[in-house]
Amino acid sequence: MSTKFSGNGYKKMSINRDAWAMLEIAQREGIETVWDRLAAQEPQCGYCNLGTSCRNCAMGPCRVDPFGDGPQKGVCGADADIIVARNLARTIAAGASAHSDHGRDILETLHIVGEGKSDVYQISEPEKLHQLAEEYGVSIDGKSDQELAAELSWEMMEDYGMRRKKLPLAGRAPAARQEIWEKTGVYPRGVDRENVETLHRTHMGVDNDWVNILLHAVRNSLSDGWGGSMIATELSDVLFGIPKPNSSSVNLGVLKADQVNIILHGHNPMLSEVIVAASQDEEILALAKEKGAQGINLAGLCCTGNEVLMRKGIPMAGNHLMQELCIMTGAVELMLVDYQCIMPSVGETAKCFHTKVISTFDKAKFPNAEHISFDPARGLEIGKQIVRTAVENYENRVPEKIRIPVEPVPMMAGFSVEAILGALGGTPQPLIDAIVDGSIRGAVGVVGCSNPKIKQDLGHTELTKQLIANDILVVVTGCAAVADGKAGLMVPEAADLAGPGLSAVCKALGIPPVLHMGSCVDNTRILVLAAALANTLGVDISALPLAGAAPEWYSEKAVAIGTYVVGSGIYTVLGTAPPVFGSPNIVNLLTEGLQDVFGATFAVEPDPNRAAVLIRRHIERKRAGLNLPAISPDSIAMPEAELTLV
Ligand code: XCC
Ligand code: SF4
Repeated sequence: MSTKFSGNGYKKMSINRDAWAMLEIAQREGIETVWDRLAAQEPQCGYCNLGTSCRNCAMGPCRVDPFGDGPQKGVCGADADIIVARNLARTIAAGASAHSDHGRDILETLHIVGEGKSDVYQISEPEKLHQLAEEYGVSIDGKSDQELAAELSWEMMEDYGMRRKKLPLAGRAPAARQEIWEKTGVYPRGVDRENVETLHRTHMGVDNDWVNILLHAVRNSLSDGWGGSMIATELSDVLFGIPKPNSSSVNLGVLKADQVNIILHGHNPMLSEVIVAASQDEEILALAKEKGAQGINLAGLCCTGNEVLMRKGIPMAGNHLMQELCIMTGAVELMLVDYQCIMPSVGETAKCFHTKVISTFDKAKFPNAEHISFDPARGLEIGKQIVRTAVENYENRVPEKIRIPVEPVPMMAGFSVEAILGALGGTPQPLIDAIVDGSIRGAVGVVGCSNPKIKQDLGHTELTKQLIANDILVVVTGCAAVADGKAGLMVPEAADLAGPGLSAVCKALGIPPVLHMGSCVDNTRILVLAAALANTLGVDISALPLAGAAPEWYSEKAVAIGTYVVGSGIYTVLGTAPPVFGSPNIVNLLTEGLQDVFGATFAVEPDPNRAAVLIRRHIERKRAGLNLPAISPDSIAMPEAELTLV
């Protein structure tokens, strides 16, 4: 156990009482957590932190000394610029691959539905299916939904390969943006193609022009944002329904002391959708009663949680750093995992309790977990088997270990683009009017992970509060959304925390000032909304008063997201420093040079209050560029840095 936990040191790890309560238990009972393992790793490798280490071949591993005393080149001759560029590109390829492979799994499910071979999935949104078919040039005349699903899925599978010159969904971007992509040679062609090409280029002895490597990395990220991730979002909507505003709740208090609790953890909604159905099965509910439970309670974690929260209003137990802590409530019968962001440690934590961990995708197995291979064709049957396992585990509970620490906080979710436009009366015009008259100054996507290097949820919630107080609408996804939910920012009453303009708009519409747009693949909803605003105004996305922020990111997927957001013309502020500082050339390119090419840059600012100032200044500059009433950006003072990181 780390010394960081002496006394009430655990309060430094998170801003939340539910996390404190569990960390206190971890300390008392000697249960290891992510924070202990981080402490054990410190000091982490300086070369890796700066991005100047390489193990791409067996002449290495190599490292370049950014301070000039040690070697300046790897064995092959690669300098800091080449090594940093290659590492960054590979990170983006890994993140883009994760999202896009998730998209592929949903696409294959649509295909199974098209073949009439699923026992549970169906087309929930025929209109969206038709709209996609049109975008893909598939004629809908006289075809059943099933036939269309079969045909469209074949077409979309081409997005993964090499028969396309351009990804069709990228055609949703404004014409001016697409021209930029054409001109710079980064228009994404095929999802798998761009990922593979990154791995090829970064092999020793291939692409050794760091600018050229990074341009391809942008193309790779765009194949995620306007490709694989967008396919995941669109087809999840087609199969499981377009999210609509709903009221739910969040934090460890959503677990129920007298019910069978099942945690749905990971990213892919296929299985969890089925679990929702299986948990309502009369026979299984009767079995739960027989075992002495009052019912079956589902709760989400990470982005699988966001998916079922958005569409079904299933309550949310927490974000990334809560995955070990939620097991420590002693009230979890089953943690069901699919893939991504699942710590390999959860099975170990579960061993201290009666909790079972079940993995479900053959590509994602975990130590100390039982594996039940998921087959979408037999979805319901497998779902019922899993829920029954949870119910049977209820009798193994240890009553004195049940410790559900807090009351849940209410939160709204379900703000798909369709829902937002619906609330506005069908067009983006009212939102544009509010931005034009200055009652809303702009909009910012606060997205991404939790990272134990940053006090949990501090980055997300401080930044969000600053932005809404300054009349900037905030849209959230992923673990950022869960953080803001826990902080009570995602209920209509939170309009009182917003500036006068935003507050009035929210009150008129009955919406919170912070809108939950979904999981991390659903960042594509933000792209679609930005494109709709830009197209209505007849400008490029980069002209709009928008920004992105990832205050506590940890994942390779977040790097892919940040890059496609910047590549789409949106300025993005990162809270965690990416491993690029070993190459001043690349830092300059990312923070300045990209402006001339893509009309947007990255910034790195760990302090959320200072990040808010950077974003406000940026938004005022964009407003001035559109001749909208603007405050002088220079009059927005930068606060002294005041970091409360771990
Ligand atoms: Fe994972 Fe999506 Fe990050 Fe959260 S926000 S830690 S990626 S669950 Ni995507
Ligand atoms: Fe070293 Fe070059 Fe091999 Fe990387 S690719 S490990 S820098 S020799």
